[in-house]
Amino acid sequence: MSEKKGVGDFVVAGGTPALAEILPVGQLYFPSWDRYEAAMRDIFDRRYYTNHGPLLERLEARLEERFSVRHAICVTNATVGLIMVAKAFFRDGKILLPGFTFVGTAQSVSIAGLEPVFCDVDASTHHITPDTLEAAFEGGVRALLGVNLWGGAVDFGAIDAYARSKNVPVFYDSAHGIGSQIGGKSLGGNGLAEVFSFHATKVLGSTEGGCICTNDDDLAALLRNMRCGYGMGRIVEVPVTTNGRMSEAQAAIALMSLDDLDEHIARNQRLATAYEEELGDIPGFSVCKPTGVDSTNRQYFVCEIDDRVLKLTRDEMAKILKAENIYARRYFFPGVHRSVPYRSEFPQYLDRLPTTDALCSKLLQLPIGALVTEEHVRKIGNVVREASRNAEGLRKHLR
Ligand code: T4K
Repeated sequence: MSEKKGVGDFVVAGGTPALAEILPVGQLYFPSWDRYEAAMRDIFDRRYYTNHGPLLERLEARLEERFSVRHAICVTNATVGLIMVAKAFFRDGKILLPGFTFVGTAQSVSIAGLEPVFCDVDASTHHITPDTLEAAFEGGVRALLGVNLWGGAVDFGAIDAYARSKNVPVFYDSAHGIGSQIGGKSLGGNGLAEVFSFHATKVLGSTEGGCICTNDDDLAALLRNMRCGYGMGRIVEVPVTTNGRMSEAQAAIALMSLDDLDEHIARNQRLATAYEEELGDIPGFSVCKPTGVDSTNRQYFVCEIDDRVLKLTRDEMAKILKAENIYARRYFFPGVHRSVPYRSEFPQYLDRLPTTDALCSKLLQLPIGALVTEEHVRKIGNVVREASRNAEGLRKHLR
């Protein structure tokens, strides 16, 4: 494994990789094999795989307590959770959401039979603001769908006030937000509902999984009845049912992950500090810290590249890193408004979201989480620093 000192040390120019093995983006916290085995034995002994089992019940109770919400409704993934919330409330109409998000946010709106209306985001926080919402608000908008990114959050007070001024409700895609706090209070109780992801790449993981948090008893009853074909809890009339169940195996892994959540967050924060020290002074390469929260789960490490200063584009830097076995990702690329089917169904947004387009071409996520060590961070820092010093020489090898 090579320390980079000049162009010839880089893999793209014939050198050896900085890392011997691929290092992916994603939290990927796995419980120890012993704990996993004990949890699976427990499920086998009980002979109960899924459908509101005892582990799911325990998980929901613990999430409610930990995040101080009346209801935590676990689902098979966050996308299904978002579809359920949208479908629970709205039969038709439009939902206003940012174009700068994971494609699943918009797909959930479409699958629920609603029309997405895309707005831009703020360039420094990457979140919606009353101004970006107002620029896109149009007749037929029935609700706002805010997205809390990178372990940060929107300005909830400002978004609530804007929603009230338009007389529409707001709900949140908080897929990245579990464990982040504002004023000592965890995310989970904002708007009509907040939907979290427990995908393996998240700081609280259950392989696939997610959770809808709400303080609204009626919405919770609806969602519990919509989650599978024959409902659960207080029986209420529902618009539709689905299969959004979380299995006992998923719940078992989520429970272990919840036990370890503080430790995982602390590790992410240590790694982020180490990255900041390594990368803090590279012209054209800046670190985007999560905004809008006092305490962040730090589950993404996001950097912004100014190619006029760095003399390498974001994509060129990603290519250099990948050759070194550092699998940085371009979340989100392309912007949702430029992805299938929206770019052809709603071409009006192609020139309306300049900040989203700029972020989609500048942001890069570096690996952070269980598989990353401080030694990795030092090596990644070396690659980025030396790539920036040798930008011109390296570009010749990228063509
Ligand atoms: N809203 C927002 C704002 C979101 O970001 C997301 C999802 C959602 C809603 C929807 O949540 P879910 O329905 O997924 O619960 C990932 C995740 O699949 C997705 O959860 C996440 N956001 C999105 C931003 O990224 P990919 O396709 O980039 O991840 P994937 O599976 O390729 O994994 C990343 C890297 O980790 C790869 O190099 C492979 C590696 N990996 C992954 C897994 C799962 C492993 O080495 N081992 C593993 O077990 O989408």
